Amino acid sequence: MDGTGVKKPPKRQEGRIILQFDYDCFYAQVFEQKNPALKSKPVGVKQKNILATCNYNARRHNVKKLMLISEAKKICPDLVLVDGEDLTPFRDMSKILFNFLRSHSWNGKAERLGFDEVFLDVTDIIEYNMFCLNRASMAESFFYLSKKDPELGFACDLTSVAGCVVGVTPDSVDLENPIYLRHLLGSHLAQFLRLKLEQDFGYTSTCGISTNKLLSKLVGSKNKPQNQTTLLAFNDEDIINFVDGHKLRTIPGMGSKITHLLESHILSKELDKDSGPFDSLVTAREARLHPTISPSFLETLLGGPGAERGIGSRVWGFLHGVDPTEVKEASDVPSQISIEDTYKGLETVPKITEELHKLSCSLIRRMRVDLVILDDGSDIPGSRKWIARPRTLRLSIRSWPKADATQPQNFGRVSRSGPLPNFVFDLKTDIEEIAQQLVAEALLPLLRRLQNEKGQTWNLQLINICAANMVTGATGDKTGAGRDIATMFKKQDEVLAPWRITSDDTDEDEKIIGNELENPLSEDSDSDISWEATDNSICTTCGHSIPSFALSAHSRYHELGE
Ligand code: DGT
Ligand code: MG
Repeated sequence: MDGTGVKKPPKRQEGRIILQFDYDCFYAQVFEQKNPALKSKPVGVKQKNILATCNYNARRHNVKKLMLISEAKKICPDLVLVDGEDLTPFRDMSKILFNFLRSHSWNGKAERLGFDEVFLDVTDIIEYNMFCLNRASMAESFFYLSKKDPELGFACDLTSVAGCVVGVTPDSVDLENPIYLRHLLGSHLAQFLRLKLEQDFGYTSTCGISTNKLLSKLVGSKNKPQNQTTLLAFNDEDIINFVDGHKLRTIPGMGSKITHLLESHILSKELDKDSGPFDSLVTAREARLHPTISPSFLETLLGGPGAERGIGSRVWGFLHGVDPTEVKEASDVPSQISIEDTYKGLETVPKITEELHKLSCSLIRRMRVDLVILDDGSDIPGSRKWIARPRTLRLSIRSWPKADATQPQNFGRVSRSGPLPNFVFDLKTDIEEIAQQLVAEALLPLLRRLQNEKGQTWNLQLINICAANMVTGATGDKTGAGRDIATMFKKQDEVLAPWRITSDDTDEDEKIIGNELENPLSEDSDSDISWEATDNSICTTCGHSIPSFALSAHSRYHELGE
């Protein structure tokens, strides 16, 4: 509150344009791509006894995300259930789609949230296109996707906003109003990218277009699936009018804890903590106008141990649709790559060696996918290089003692590390061969160091091998590597355009053996989540660089006599 007792609305930045993409029923679409026959059926993706998600055919039968399988089967007996326990295909597809979207960013501000949401800050692209705009022929406009190459872009009709619009409907289109133009251009860029996701990769998505992350996510959810929504708002009042009607819990950034505290205060009673995650009783308007609510009061109410500093003014901002959070720049390399599997008890060294070999093959394969790119600077066509090299190899195990064990008992994970040998980075040698050497020369010695006493019998429940301590290399610095990746995906995008990806094209070799994290959402904190890259292969017929997942489609293209 200021000296006059008037609560000031927070300051709003309005110069940005942020796109928020959310793939429709993502896990279900991954299965539909693998088996297109599923597209016409109601499909549910099963994880334990719930549906992680279901496709829109199933949703038409009132099946809902996170429903119990038993309940879903009751209301839709024809529901086709697919097993979604292994997250590898979702993670891999998520990376591919993210890389595609990221390749269109100029400022590198591309952020992945979980597996199926991507924020892109496209402010700079929009500014450039505003500068190039020919207001005399809006119907025959050209949207520039590159400053350097004037042919890279797409034709579009800018006489209206693409897709759905919420907020204000201007009486007449004011081509001198930069706010209108920014949103107009943002909507056409979003439409173009969504179409490309669909045509080139087979994935439909939903997109929100606005000036910050909160608003673009909130408005993006207005028209689902396969649609997009632009929040047209010219001033603070327009934004507040949009946010006001929303229940607190539906506002991005307002977690269940914040909502609970705020609602309990406003309703002056302790609410049931067990109410569902989206049960919410109070609207943003009610909270915003409540006499006691102010930034400093919110700081007291929501602050305390564990809470972030400035939470009060942040939430005060949320209630007004204000969110200064930047879209994060994607990191170029993961901090580590690890592969693990669980077992019902591995006892003998030959059996352990066999499993270590399988895990090593997967680790090297994943390292080659995530850390190797085409070397454009090389004179040898198709040569590839490492953009980062992990320096450390870590072996972790969980070994349960036998019932009759006399040895010291340790139920937790234990690990030993050593240097990752250089031969692992040899791209000319076969993966199997490298894996064999890695097991013999590095992993078995680490395993021996985990042995409490000579002759100890194992009862391994888990083995994890991890390549850590990543050192960005090859191009000298992180930025260099980032540029390489961006170039690679731009090229890939051009090459890929004529092919639509089906399941057959996914690189089967990419599967990680074994278990994944139980909660996919915790993947957000996985260092590997914002990592991007894929491996390319050179087509032996035409010499084009083709991502592995598209290689078989590409070969079919040649077989058809093209
Ligand atoms: P949508 O966006 O409404 O068309 O549907 P989805 O399926 O894309 O749902 P979304 O965007 O909320 O989440 C993306 C994927 O993440 C979804 O396909 C399954 C997974 N997922 C999301 N929330 C949960 C959850 O609470 N538990 C589990 N097990 N998986 C989840
Ligand atoms: Mg989604």
